[in-house]
Amino acid sequence: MKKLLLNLSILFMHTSLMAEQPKDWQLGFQKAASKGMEDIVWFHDYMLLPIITAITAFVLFLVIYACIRFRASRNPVASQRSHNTFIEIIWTLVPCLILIVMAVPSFKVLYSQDEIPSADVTIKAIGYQWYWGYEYPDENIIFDSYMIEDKDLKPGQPRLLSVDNEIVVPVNKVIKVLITANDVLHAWALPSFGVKRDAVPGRINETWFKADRVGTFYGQCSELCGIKHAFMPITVNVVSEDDYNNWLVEAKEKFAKDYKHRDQKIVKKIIKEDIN
Ligand SMILES: [Cu+2]
Repeated sequence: MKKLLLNLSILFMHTSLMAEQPKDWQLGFQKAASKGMEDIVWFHDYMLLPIITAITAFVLFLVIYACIRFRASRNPVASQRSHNTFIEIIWTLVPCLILIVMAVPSFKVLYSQDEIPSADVTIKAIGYQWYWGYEYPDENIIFDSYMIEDKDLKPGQPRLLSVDNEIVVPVNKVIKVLITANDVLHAWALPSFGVKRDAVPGRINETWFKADRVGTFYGQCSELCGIKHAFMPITVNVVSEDDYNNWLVEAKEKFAKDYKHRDQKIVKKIIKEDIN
């Protein structure tokens, strides 16, 4: 019975993990897990795709029509027409209108990504050759996150996407991510949240997401950063508020950043030296 339950839990874990990562022969986006990504998917599926399809079909029709209607055998004497003011106005105005129609929802999505609501949790992601380092500045937590090698994978852990130390965040909370790099350009990207930002040495970029369901979500470094670029995945574990608080207690022990105490010691030392 115990074994059966274990197998079932592994099976469940596996399918739940499968939902948040790329699938074989996948064509579209990964399933959205945030409002930001839902907006992006809507913009792509109901705005860009229909417009692109219509334009492609129309141009194909024009090409075929011109080939048949204006073929040499049907027009032994070539037309001398060089321009037509009306049609030139039309083919300038219509693309302008299409661009304006596309720009409105596009800017809406862009600004919603850019304007960060007041954050519940702040995470700092630092790109290294070739792994990610994370910090929870408000919680005094710091840790590194390395990819798990094929030979060490446990059942249910996807290859090239699983890491040893996952980021843990609460569900339905605004997570602000500060992104930087320590050596070369990297990019912190998580498709299900619609998040992708360059990690630039000496500069801090920021982005945010609000995961709308519990689960494990996978992303990858998305800026070519060297020979092991493909081996620095990102794993985010979205959990309930209670589970997050439990994790915090554990993480504060396990990943404690001792800077606070060190800084206090340095201050004391400086004051002491100044007095003397
Ligand atoms: Cu990279």
